[in-house]
Amino acid sequence: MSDPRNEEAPRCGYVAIVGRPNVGKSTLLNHLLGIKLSITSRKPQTTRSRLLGIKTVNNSQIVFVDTPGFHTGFKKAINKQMNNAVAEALQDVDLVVFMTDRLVLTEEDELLLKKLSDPGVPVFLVINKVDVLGERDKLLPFIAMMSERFRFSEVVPVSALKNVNTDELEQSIIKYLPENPWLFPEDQLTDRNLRFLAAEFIREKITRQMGDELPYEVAVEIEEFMTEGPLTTISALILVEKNTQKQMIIGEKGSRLKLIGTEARKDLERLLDTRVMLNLWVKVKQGWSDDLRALRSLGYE
Ligand SMILES: Nc1nc2c(ncn2[C@@H]2O[C@H](COP(=O)(O)OP(=O)(O)OP(=O)(O)O)[C@@H](O)[C@H]2O)c(=O)[nH]1
Ligand SMILES: [Mg+2]
Repeated sequence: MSDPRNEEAPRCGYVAIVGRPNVGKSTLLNHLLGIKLSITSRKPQTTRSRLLGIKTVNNSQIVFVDTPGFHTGFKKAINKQMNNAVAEALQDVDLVVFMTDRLVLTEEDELLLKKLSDPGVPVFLVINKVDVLGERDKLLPFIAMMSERFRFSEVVPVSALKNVNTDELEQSIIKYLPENPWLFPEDQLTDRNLRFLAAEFIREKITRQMGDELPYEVAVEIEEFMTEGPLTTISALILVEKNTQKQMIIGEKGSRLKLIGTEARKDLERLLDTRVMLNLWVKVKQGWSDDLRALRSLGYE
């Protein structure tokens, strides 16, 4: 019979969510946490740096690590930084969630799987976006093929967006967590500060507003962040690489920037639980995405 004292023992561990860009890693994190922390968009390379999302339930604390999509074929400092963030997230974790979407396996997936080849920790295969899976009869053969390539501890098909099978995934994760005291206070949700989250929320709205005309050469720098009673004043600088991009973001008579501001403000008010006054400026800063120092100062360590 199991020792009832063991059942009481707290569990805690780091769980890295990794995968190629756009498979739905950040969406899964947000839905498991029940709060939007990590920004998402239909474009690849949305997440740029590591972010912790902490979920404490009953006697377990899961410390999720959202990571940038692992990608190849880009050579700027920011791309290296993003892939480094993935490699770092894989060190010292207790479990890895390797995410794919639908029934696709790419070269990037294969490369990432190679990096996981001797992890010493359980690796779950999470197949996301089953809500848009056309060929349901191909799911089992896909799982069989993937299981031949890698010894996954669990294979879990989910829809992060529609919350299909995500509770089951969480339960399985908890089963694999080591018995450890919690690392964070019960009410802590992330390791990132509000300034960082604010900058990210603004960047999300730009990414979503811009269609495909803008490459991923946008960064947001918070210049002022001040809460006084029920009002938070935030001033932010939107950095782009070229003047044409600046014009695009501003839009005709400032219309696009206004839309970006309105959307971001709504999200920020929800996050901060205050009213928000948001001031946005767009500035050309050539070469920031290939400049390590600039990246550091923008929080992309
Ligand atoms: N249909 C469907 N779409 C999903 C699902 N999960 C995520 N998405 C969509 O897929 C897109 C990418 O989601 P993200 O969560 O930003 O993906 P990511 O893996 O974090 O992407 P990067 O940060 O760029 O690596 C978004 O448009 C999501 O709404 C899902 O279960 N079903
Ligand atoms: Mg992401």
